[in-house]
Amino acid sequence: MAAAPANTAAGAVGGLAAAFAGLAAAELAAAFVRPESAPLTAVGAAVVDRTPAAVKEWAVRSFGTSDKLVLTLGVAAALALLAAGAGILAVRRPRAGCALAAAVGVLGAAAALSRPGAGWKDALPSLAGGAAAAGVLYLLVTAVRRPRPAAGRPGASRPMDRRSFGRLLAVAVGASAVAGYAGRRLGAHGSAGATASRADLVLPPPALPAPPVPAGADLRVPGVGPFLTPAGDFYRVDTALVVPRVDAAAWRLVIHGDGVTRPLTLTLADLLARPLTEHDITLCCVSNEVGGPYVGNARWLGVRLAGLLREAGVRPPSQGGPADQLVARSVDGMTIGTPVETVMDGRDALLAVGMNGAPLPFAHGFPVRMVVPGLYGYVSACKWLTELRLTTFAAYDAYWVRRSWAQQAPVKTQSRIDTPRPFARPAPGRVMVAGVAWAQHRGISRVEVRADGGPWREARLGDADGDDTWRQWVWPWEAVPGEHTLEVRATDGRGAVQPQERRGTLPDGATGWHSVTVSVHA
Ligand SMILES: Nc1nc2c(c(=O)[nH]1)N[C@H]1C(S)=C(S)[C@@H](COP(=O)(O)O)O[C@H]1N2
Ligand SMILES: [Mo]
Repeated sequence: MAAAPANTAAGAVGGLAAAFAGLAAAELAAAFVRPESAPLTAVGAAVVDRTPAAVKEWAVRSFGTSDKLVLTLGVAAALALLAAGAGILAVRRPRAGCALAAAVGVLGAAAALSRPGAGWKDALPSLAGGAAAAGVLYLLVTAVRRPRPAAGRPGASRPMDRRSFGRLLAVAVGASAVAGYAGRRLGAHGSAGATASRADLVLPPPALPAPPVPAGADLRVPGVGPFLTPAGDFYRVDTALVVPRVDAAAWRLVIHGDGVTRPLTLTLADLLARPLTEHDITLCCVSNEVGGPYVGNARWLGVRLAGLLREAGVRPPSQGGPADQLVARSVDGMTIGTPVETVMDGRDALLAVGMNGAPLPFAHGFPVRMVVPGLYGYVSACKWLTELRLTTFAAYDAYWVRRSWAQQAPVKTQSRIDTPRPFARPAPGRVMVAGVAWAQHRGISRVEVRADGGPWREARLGDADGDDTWRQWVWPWEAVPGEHTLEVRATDGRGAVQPQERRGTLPDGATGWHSVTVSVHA
């Protein structure tokens, strides 16, 4: 028995309307659970968790920071296809179609439950969404499948009742829009406390202030960013599809695990009552390609982690401590493992509360994150920190380690040409070639530049602001007409020259010299 094409179209439209109703109901429910549990976000996050490292690298390369938007649109498109399919099926077999709609909700719930740190409540929004979608779809298709007239020939397709279908469709879409909007508003209301807690936070002055940034650290070459990166321009890399907004008043940090003789539970006030250290640290991402943008430099304010760990009774492995890995966990379940030895070796490994003189922005980990000079972010810089657990590298693999990244990853020496830009067309004569170089905790001792494979020329370095930050550099180039390739390489504070060999970001950071091709016009 074939349904009329009009019924097929109505089924598809009904399926989409049912999906919209489901999303709206889920949004409303998520406002009472947490925003991360809404189905599109939960499924997107579950996809991120399961994406092989190589595919993720490709996505970040192709879409940059829009990768999250692309992902959410992809999930929405898949849902739309499923919804239309469920609607078309429902016109012929209402129960099967509605069951499919409900099953999509169960799938969303499973995705939400699979996230690290998820609890049973995270399943509720998707389940509510599936139920709402199934219900709305049932109402819509029963309108399409008007009761068969008694005299009707068996097997004949039935015309749909356009009027009641249209009316129901309008009501369903309208009610869903209202419910979805209410959910959004309620969700925003739910994070109002967090927003206020950040606005009200007054950071105490540092007991150990950082020396002022040397005047000559910033060479002020047009085309090179400022020495300290404003928080608003600071790169952001994380798996969070919605930025966690933590209420500072409710925040707690638990420190426990192997070798901890005095477990600690700290409030933000406890943390702020300790002497605060201010320190300039350049943070970079292991996913940064040679020449890439995922690096930034900030003035951090925080509590030295080593002192806190010592208070909890922790000894580093070199002093007989049983734990060699410190696992930081964030409120969204991210886990990041850092060597205990590194954190306690005297460097300014911080539990940071401030960034460039203000509380951390929500996107950068408010209220508290870790920052450890010399390590890539994925092994050191946990945002929205809530737990520190001492264990061993043998016993536990953190989030990215389970996805084929290295357990330990000190920052590799890198240098980048920021100006001229690739394929720039400068005029002949003096062209300022300039950029940044970094080798956190080892420092940068030299940067060299060459044109067209010629002899290396030493660039002028900006003043060093300690060993934990990048250094700017500049080299005046006498450009002659034609196409030219510029290359840069840095030497770290221990005399090791940045290797030429090109290697990708997996498993522990890219290597190779950055080069830029320009054509100097005649
Ligand atoms: N909770 C949480 N913390 C995280 C991440 C994350 O995904 N979730 N990403 C890490 C990575 S890979 C990097 S490079 C840094 C980036 O910090 P930023 O976004 O403040 O620049 O945060 C680290 N901390
Ligand atoms: Mo990263």
